[in-house]
This record gives sequence, C-alpha cells and structure tokens, in this order.
Amino acid sequence: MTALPLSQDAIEAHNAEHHAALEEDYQALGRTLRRRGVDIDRIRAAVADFTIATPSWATGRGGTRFAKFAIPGEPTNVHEKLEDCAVVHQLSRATPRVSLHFPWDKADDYAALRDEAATLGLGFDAVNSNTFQDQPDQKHSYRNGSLAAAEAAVREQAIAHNIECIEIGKTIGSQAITVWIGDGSNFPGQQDFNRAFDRYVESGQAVYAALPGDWRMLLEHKLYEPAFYSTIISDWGSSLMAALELGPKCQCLVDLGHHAPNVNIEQIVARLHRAKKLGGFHFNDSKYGDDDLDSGSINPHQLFLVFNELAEARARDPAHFDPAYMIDQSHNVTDPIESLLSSTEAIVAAFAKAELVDRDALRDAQERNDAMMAFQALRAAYKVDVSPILAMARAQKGGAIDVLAFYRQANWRERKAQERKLVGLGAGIV
Ligand SMILES: [Mn+2]
Repeated sequence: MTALPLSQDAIEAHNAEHHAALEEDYQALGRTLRRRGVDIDRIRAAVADFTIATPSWATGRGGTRFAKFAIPGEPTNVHEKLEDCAVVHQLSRATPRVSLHFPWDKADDYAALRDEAATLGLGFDAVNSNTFQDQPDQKHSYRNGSLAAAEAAVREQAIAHNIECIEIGKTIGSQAITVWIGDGSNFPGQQDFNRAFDRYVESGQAVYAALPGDWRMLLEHKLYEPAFYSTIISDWGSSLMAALELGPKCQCLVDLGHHAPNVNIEQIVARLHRAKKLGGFHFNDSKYGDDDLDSGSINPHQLFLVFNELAEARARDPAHFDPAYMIDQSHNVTDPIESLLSSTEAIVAAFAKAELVDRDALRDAQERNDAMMAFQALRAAYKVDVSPILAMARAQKGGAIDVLAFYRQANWRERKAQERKLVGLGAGIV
C-alpha cells in the first residue's frame, strides 16, 4: 500500500481549478502541431513514459567550498530524503526512482528501506560510492587517491567499499553503480598518467567482477576538481578506454558539468552511443565549470541538443539505448524540492521538444547539404512551448498542473521545519 506524502485530494482540487485553462492551451497546441503532421497525444504519451531519477543528496541544501546555508525543515537522514523525493515525484510524476550515495545514506536495514520507499511510491536507481572523502571509522585515508592510489591497501579498501555499495544495491533493487573518484594530481610530475590509469582499471576489474549479471557499472568522468592538474578519468576518451577494458557491463556516464567550457557535449552523446557505451546522464547546468546549477537554467538550448542526439541514438540503435537519467545538482539558494521540480520540468521539456523534431526533414536537409533547413528542423521544435503537454501528462498521472504553486500552497517545508531537527552550520555538499 502506498502512502504518498501530500494529500492527493488537494492535488485533484488544485487541478480542477486549472483544468479548463490547460485543456484550452492543450487543444490550441494540438491544432498547431497537427498542421505540422504531429499528433500531440503521441508526444504526451512519450512524455508520460519518460522518467528521471532524483539524487538523495540534492534534497538537502548544497553548499560551495565556502559555506552551506541550511534551511529549516531540510532532511537530515535517508528517510527524510526519501520523503522529499516522494514529494517531487507525487507532484511531477516523472521521478519514480532515487539514487542513493554511500555512506551518506547508510541505513540499518536496507530491505526495510526498500519497503519504505515503495510505500512512498519510489524505487531505487544507481547506487553511488564515495571514495573521495574519509569517514571517521575508516582505516586508510583517501588523501592520496582511492581506486587509483599508489598504495595497494588503499585500493583494496576502495574496492571493498564499492562492492559493499553493490551489495546494498542488490537489497534495495538497484541495477547499477556509478563510480566517480576524486583521484588525480595537483602538480605536473606528481603522478604518472598511465600508471595511475592502470591502477584504476585494475581496481575497476575487481569491482566489475562483483556486478550481478543484470547490473551496469557507470564511470563518471570529470576533468578537474578536487584534483586541479589531472584526474584519472578526465574526459569521455579516458572513460571510454576504461569502459572498453572493463567489459560490456561497464559504460560511460556523462555529467553535463564535467567538461571543459564550450565542449560539444551533444556530439559526445552520439559518439558514446555509437560505441555502445552511453550508460547514463547527470543533468545540471553551468555557467563556468562544474557549477551544478539547475538543469536548463543557463543553457536550455544545449539541453535540447543533448536530447536531440539521444532521440537520434534511440532511433539508430534502440537495442543498445538505455541511458540512466538522473539529476545531479547542488541547490545553494533555493528550496531543493522547488529546484528539483523546476529542473524536472526543464529536462522533460527538452525531451518533449526533441520528440517534436521532424527527423525526415532533418535527414533530408543533411543529405542535400542544406545547412539552414537542417538547422530550422531543430529550431522549429525548440521554439514550441511544450508546457501544456507536460502539464497534461502530469495531471493524467495524478501530478499537479502547476507543481510549484501547489508545493508552496502545501506548506511542506514549514511543516517539516516543526518535525525535523535543525541542520547545523557546515561547508560543502551534503
Ligand atoms: Mn555527477
């Protein structure tokens, strides 16, 4: 039995108030799209099937390297994080899975945690290991690296942690582990590039060997931070090399913020899919580096172009198309639930717009070397305001027509501020 966090009756009452206007907008958009030969109900059905995972760690207020400013009522443990993720899903109906991070999300009983999530209408996505910081009870420090560390004992400890994450994941029903390490160097000469990479692959093989048959291991690349001169899996090239060496269950995960400025990320999507190594996505946005800003807040066009390549990839080889979509953001100045709701809408909108692209017209223009009409095939889809499609899909699944308005009206955070313990001062992400 499910027990969703918000009153479903209140959501229905909210929808009843907004439904007539939505119906009008949906019908008008439907007529516009029909003139282009697009059936709006087909797009709505595709939107209704599209889902993204939420990360447990993004339900708390993030921080920068300088400070974290907590808000009253933010979650303080995995149970409260699940509750907040359930709010996001109940309103958006697009985020049915949560991605946990260990040891941050440690629980006493993982079978019970799986039941608890199911009661909230949630399942679990990829588990994430953490060997980029030390824990109070750990034997060896990760200060000089983890899976790629020079010391064998440190590598063994990091491998054991990843295997422990897989074991937890098996209990909660995950089917993937995402591996991101902070290993790297701050000085030229500090580390031999290839010996460090070799150690990473060797450690990765031990983790890979522990994967159940239906699992995937997702490698997340990042060009800098916390190491500022070199990282082990710095880019998609290194990620692809490692994934190819580790085996078919290992794939690459693209975090939109983990590239050099102005890199053509949509092209990376196409290339990785061609290599059958497109494993997953971490959605966020950035102005300068790995800013972890809200998806689509800075460059919604890039987000659309990424989804356009995803649609191309699916059309080209559907058998090898199964990317794990997840939000990975740090919410420093907003209520994290509001950011997750707004970002989900931005991501689903980019997906919907990519569904609107006239692929025959695009291909035809490409074959005729008509650069302008090829671009216009994309532009025509990008210009469409797909909000009525998203709202209709949401409402039909029981979500709210205006997610943010309903969330504010529900006073969730104010109520939780009365129940949850206060988060203290701190720095960095949680
Ligand atoms: Mn990420």
